Amino acid sequence: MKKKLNVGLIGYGFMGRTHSNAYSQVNHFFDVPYEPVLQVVCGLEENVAKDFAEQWGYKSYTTDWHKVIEDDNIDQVDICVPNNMHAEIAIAAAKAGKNIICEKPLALNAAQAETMVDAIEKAGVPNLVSFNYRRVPAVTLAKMLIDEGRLGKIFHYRANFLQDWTISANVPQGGMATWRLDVKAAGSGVTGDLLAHCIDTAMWHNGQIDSVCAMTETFVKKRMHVETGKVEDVGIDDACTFICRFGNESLGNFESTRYARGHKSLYTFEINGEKASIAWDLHDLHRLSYFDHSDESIVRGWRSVHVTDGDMPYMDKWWVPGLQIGYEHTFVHQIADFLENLAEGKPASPSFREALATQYVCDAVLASAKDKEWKTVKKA
Ligand code: SOE
Repeated sequence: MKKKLNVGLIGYGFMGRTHSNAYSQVNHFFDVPYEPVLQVVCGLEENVAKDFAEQWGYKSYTTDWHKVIEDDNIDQVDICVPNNMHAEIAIAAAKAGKNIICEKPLALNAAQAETMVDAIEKAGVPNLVSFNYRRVPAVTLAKMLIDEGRLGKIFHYRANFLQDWTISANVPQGGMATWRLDVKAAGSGVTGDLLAHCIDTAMWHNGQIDSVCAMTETFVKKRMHVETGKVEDVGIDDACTFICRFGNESLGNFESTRYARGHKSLYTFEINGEKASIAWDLHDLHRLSYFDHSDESIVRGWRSVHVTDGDMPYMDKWWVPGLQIGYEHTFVHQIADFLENLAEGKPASPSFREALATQYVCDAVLASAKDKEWKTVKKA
């Protein structure tokens, strides 16, 4: 008999849907000891919250997030609202003793993230930040291969996250659909939104980033603000490139932009070690490219590993070998791992503290671009 876990979701946008889908799917595929019960969804507009509740099977809806926190019946608060609301909600949820899952990036900046980590650790509540790409089976497989020592000493870590949806100057800033362009709501542009994913995965694979040197650009400097109706300065970074040094002496090279015409959401990484290299591409997410220098030279070359066999991460839970899964499954894996850890009393990863480490890198990147100098990254 599974234990019921009552979930309150705050935020009914794109991320609210990915998390709701994960709660709905997890018990069908993973034998976890909890059964998430979709109790309440909260969002600003009552009719949207009502429709969302009906569509996803939430028992009730509200427009006031305080009600979710104050409800003794709720075990777990899931935060899927814009970044500027994460801190207040997470801190209140921690004080109320709830489990917390929070969308990335953790906060607007590291100072704010520190207050969240303080509150969460003081309350001792289970917590997780939703850096979902770690849980693409091929990305998890990369971590396994690195940890097994198959790459040997790592020399290079390269990652890109390329999009093209803000090239038009007519795209507004602020509001429900375009809050990611409003610095007050998002904290930063591609650095917090996209590079944070690359940084989280990179530090998971390759350890701490010690120092960074960055440049950023805002190509469209003024945009109409949906809330004020006025044309206002744009405060976010549209593009960001940085180089860095990892604690293990390897060199990092990262780029993200929303101005790479033709690329909708192309996250790629390549890792070069002494013995082998690995490459991965979100548009072909079920494959891992692998080059092993110990192969006999006459057949040596890049292999494209189709990550679908049952002995590959997570894949024994899905279909049969050869049949692949996709983006939404990363959120199912995230919830499954969270519930498994919860049952065993183990911390989930990435925790708020690990997300603070990512936030320190993001802050150092933005400061480096502003001051045009190398910055040392604070340790979480
Ligand atoms: C932005 O367009 C975005 O939706 C990010 O916010 C997500 O984190 C990323 O996974 C896809 O792109």
